[in-house]
Parts: sequence; structure tokens; C-alpha cells
Amino acid sequence: MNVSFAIKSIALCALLAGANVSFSHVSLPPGGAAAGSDYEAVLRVGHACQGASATTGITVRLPEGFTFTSAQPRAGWALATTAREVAWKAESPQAALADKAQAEFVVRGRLTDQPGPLWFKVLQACSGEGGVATSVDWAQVPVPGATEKPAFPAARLDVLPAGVAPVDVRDAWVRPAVPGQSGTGGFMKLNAPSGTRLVGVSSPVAGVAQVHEMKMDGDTMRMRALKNGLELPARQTVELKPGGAHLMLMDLKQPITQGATVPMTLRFEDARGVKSSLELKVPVGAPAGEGAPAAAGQAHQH
Ligand SMILES: [Cu+2]
Repeated sequence: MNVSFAIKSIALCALLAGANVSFSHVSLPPGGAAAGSDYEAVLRVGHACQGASATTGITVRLPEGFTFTSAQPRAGWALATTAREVAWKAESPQAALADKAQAEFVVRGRLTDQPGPLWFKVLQACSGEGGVATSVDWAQVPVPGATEKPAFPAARLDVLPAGVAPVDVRDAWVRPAVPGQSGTGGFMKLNAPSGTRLVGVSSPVAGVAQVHEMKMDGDTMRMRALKNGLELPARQTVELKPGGAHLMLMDLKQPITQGATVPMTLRFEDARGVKSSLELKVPVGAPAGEGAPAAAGQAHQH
């Protein structure tokens, strides 16, 4: 495996902070999915077309590299599918999705063996003032190297090479440690689109690294290693934070100074026993901002 491919960098993606989790367009959960795997594309719609009062239709054009198997029906909506397109249409104005309501439209299929980004293009049909029909085509694919974000981006899925964990990591940081201090903590937000378990951590700066939890022992709060790892339920953000579960770096081999970065490897194992890992470069010091991705798909290397 190409190492630079697997290393997910914070700095490269800082400019995109928050863009992936925004509900301002039709999107897929960040974090990606393994090449060759069965994948449930959960397209999130967070609002109607601009100026419209309701969403009345969603049509997804499936990308090459995604082999359709099924789509989730929606009560009150007609569902029409072909190998390349899935369309939901509200059967009545009452069934339409109100402007601010959030909804998920689910397509299942199998992913290509080829790593790289896949783009799901989504036509959102809406109804506006007096029932006037409008639509937005979320179909723009960003041009590599372009600094400007497209106004109507297609929903992106990062197909990850074998061994790279389909887990989104944000707001990662390591607490500074002065010379002589034996240990410090690492903190971040983890989100696994299909669910997995964080089973281990390692770093060249630490002789020993563990996943820790905080537990009451009598009336004292103590930390201890999580023997079976930390469960990451599908599409739920699990926060490693001071006072809670965290990454423990012990037997430090160097001072951990503010502004430096700490390389670390997170190891995961999913319910089927498939192992994967993520290479991170985590900044030392408090997180720079909300939502900064520490791990983004390889194609995030804009
Ligand atoms: Cu600890």
C-alpha cells in the first residue's frame, strides 16, 4: 500500500473544516468505506431547495464503481429504481419533506475494488410558493487543485484502500507534556459510518500507548485500559475527551511541545473481525477549531 495514500493529514484538509458534516447540501457521512465492501449510502437531506417550502423528490444517479442492490422505501413516496438511478417522489403534498426537516434516503450496493472518490449526484425536486416546482442538482465534482468550493457539490464517498479504517476523525489534539512528565492524553472525535471498535493506539513518541476509560473506583475516579477496545456505533460521534475515554501516551520518549505534531496509529476491528488502521498526525495543544478533520479520505489531498 502506498503509505502517503494511507496517511491522512490534518493540515491539508483544514480549509475544508466542517464542510463535510454540513447539512447545507445533500451529503453522505464522512469517513469513507472499504473498497470491495457492501455499502449503505445514507444520503442526508437537511432542507428544501433555496426559497422552496418542501422537498418533493430525490433522484440519485449512482456512480460507476457502485453496484446497486436495493433502496429503502419511504412511506408516502413512490420509489423507482434502475441499475444506475434511484428516485423517490412524494405521492402527495402532505408526504413532502418540509423545508427544515432532516431525512435520510438510503441506497445499498457493493463498492468497487478501486480506491478513490465516488460522487453520488442528487437531483432534489422541491415545491415552492403556490406549488411552483423548483429543483437543485447536487452534481458538481470539485476540480482538483481548485480553491473554490462548488456551490452545488455532489455527495462524496471516499473508497478506501484495504487496511485503511473507514472512520472520520476530527478535532484531534494531544495535551502538551513537559520533560520528565511520564504520560499525556490524546483526544478526538471519532465517527465510523458503518460502526467499528477502536482496539489500539501506538505512537513513536510513546513506549506504551493505550485506549483508556475513566471509571469510579469507590469514590475515586481512575483511568484504566479498555481491554476490549472502545465501541464506535455506526454514524455516532464518539468523543475522546479530558475526563472521559482518551488515548493514553506513556513512557514518553520526548517532550510533547505545543505546536508540534504527534504521529500516531489507531487500530480498529469491526464486528466481522476485519482489522484496519489510520495514520494520524495530531497537533499538540488545544484543538484549533470545531470540526477540523484529522482524517479524511485520500482524495482530500486537494
Ligand atoms: Cu489514561
